[in-house]
Amino acid sequence: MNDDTRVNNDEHTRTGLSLEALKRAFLDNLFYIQARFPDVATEHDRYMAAAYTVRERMLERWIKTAKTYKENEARTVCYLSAEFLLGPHLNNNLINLDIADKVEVAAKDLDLDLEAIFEQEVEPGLGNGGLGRLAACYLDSLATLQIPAIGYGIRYEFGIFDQVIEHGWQVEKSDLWLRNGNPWEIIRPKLRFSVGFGGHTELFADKHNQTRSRWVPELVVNGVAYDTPILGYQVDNTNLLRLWSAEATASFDFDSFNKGDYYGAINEKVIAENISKVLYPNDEPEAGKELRLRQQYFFVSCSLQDMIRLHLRHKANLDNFHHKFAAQLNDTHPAIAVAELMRLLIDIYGYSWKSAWHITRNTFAYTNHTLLPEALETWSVKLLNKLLPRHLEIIYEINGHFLDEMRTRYPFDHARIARLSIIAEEGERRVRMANLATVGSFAVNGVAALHTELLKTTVMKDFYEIWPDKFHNVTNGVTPRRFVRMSNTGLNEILCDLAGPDWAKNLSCLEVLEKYADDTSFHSHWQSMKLTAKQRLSKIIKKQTGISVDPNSMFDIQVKRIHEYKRQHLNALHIVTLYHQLKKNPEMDISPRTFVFGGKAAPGYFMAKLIIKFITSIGAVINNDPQIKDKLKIVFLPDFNVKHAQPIYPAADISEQISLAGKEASGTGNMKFSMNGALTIGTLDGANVEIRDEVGHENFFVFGMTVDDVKRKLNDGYRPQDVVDQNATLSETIDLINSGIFSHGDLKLFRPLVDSLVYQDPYLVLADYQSYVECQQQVDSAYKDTEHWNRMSILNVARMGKFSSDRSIRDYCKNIWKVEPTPVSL
Ligand code: F58
Repeated sequence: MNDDTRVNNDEHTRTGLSLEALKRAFLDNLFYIQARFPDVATEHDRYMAAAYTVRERMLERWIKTAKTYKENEARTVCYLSAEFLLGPHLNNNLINLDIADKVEVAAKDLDLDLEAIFEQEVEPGLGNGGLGRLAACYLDSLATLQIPAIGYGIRYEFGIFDQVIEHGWQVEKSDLWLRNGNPWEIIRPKLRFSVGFGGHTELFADKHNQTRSRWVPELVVNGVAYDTPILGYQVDNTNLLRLWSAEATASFDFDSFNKGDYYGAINEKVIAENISKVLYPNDEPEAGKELRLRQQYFFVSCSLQDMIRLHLRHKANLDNFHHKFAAQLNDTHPAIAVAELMRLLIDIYGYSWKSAWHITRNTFAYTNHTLLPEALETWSVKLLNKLLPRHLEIIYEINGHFLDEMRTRYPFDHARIARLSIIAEEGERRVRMANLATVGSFAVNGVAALHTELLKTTVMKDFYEIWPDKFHNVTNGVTPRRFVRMSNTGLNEILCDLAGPDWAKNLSCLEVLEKYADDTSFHSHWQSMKLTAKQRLSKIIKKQTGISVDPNSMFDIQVKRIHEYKRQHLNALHIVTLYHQLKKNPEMDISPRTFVFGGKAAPGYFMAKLIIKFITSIGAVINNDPQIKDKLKIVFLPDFNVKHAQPIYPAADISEQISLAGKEASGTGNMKFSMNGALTIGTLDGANVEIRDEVGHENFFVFGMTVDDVKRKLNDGYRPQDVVDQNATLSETIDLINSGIFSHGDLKLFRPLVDSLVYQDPYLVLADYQSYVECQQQVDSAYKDTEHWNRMSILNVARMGKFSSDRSIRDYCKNIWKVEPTPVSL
């Protein structure tokens, strides 16, 4: 749309923001898109009509943004991520468009139940957890900060599974998020790229009589673009999330078809379309996941081809590709991009190795999200050779050049060379994707200060010694729009009053709250805001689980993926200890507590699933024990996802961030809780360290071993059995579990869990147990002093400004991407 035809009329049905225009648009869409009269429309029809009404208003901004970026030839950030865990769009877009209040009035006028309409939206669960959600927060901040950016990923037909709890166990159901249509995406049927797989390479002489290699793939698949607009908060910039869906190049292999082999004919179609079928849950080992490697290469290849297309719209060649784009690799999942860009430059666009390498390693930057050795991705040389033979050649050549340089630098240091090598030679030869990403990037970053230090001193030590300036820290952040402004109406009202309506754009202005930390009349506002959020969550708990909880009890919450390193079982052990103490001494004076858990276990992760069963089982006993008199309640909220998370953070008094020090790269749930006024009980791990420094040590409950303590303990030979032997409370707690009281007398059910703790304890749960229990006692007494608690809670919110994802994105722009805002206005 060019400027003279652009409609900028407040009353226009498709673009206007007046109350009347919004109402008219809704009714029009109900009729013309959903084909319904208001009388017979379902709630879902109303949701669709509302979604289209909002989307129309975004389109104008989106098109203007594309035009502005194109004209300015703006440097663009491409965020390459196998996961984007966006959460519901509708309410978020209302907020970013700044029409949430107006839409509330419109809904009243039209007699619509807005909450019920929001409830209809099935979230796109295109991610596992923190890493995918971080990508979504970053998209929100990139648009808000007016940074030209494209998110590139995969349009999985099935996202992360839905979790239901049956007899206390997790059961997985497939996620049918597309079943009722997705009003937020726009398919671009003409925007498709071919992606090859398999086959072989062959040598040939080019026109300069140089010997070159070329790839002859066996299978070619198409990637089709599906675009979703990402609107910034209170700005017109609307960026693009482009997800690729796989399609067969032809729906029939006519040859087979003509021979009567119908199933053979559609086989290729099935193989091709399987590529974007389902998101991998973060199961244990990577080995043998051929389809996952196909997914990674598929989306990376489509994305790079698309970037090249965009670049060549303006430029005659790709010499300055790296000036136009900064491509961020969200973990190693897209790291094959290093080899793919080299292939495209050399094989397709005729660049020399040297020039191609210069462009490539100035294009990519790599973010590491984990130190867990089992999570560092490697692919077997055999599999790569089968699926991507040309890429394997390129990787070998990159490695050859790199190791030659290193041998000159470290002559005879064979051990070091072996560690640096992109190819691991122990056992079956494997490609280390983190090494490939590091060698092929201009920047590498960790996601919290502690994590970055550990990267530099442990897994990436050798690389850090070679390129100290390549390493950066960018502490994660979360978007305050979704996680406070939208999820916590009460707190939003307070903040708008005190800090002005723009607080969510400039989170450091939360500091104004400091002045009210000791103001007791303000405390009562604060407390009633918290109570309202707890009442709301209590209703959800009742509806989802049938359990009645008291909103006046302390809400102690741990929601995140279930993993042994995150130590949900440490939390559960503490609950069993409290139960045991209360049974022995029913008059014990404790602050009544509601323990809330939520999170999915990877379907193949037995111990994580047993932890869920353990939590639900202790809940079933304790919640129904009349002697406990509601002093303890345990709830496991099923199907923790972005949508279900939103009412949880505002309702927490205590946030559990209890991973073993050194294992949680950053954590982002910790930030969401604290921003909503929860106090943290946590270890010195990930971003907890920085949160504690910001909010004040006196406003944070810290416990447990530090990274150094852990190292020492393991060096000294840790024996969990000794801990049990020396700690009567712990030993009684374990005896109680072993008695079968939580398993209807079944002595075998929780054996694997108890045995793993007592005989192995890989995440030092028992070693931190005593410190945790004592810290929980401090929490208990602190909660009794309401005034002091309120003060701590207020100060937590006041001092969380640093953890806005806007700050993280500013750090990336300044230190890594070197990119400036390009404001867009209608
Ligand atoms: C998470 N990683 C980190 N991985 O565990 C967390 O500390 C950090 O805050 C967050 O990234 C953002 O930096 C994470 O969520 C995954 O979900 C992978 C998905 C693909 C399979 C392996 C796990």
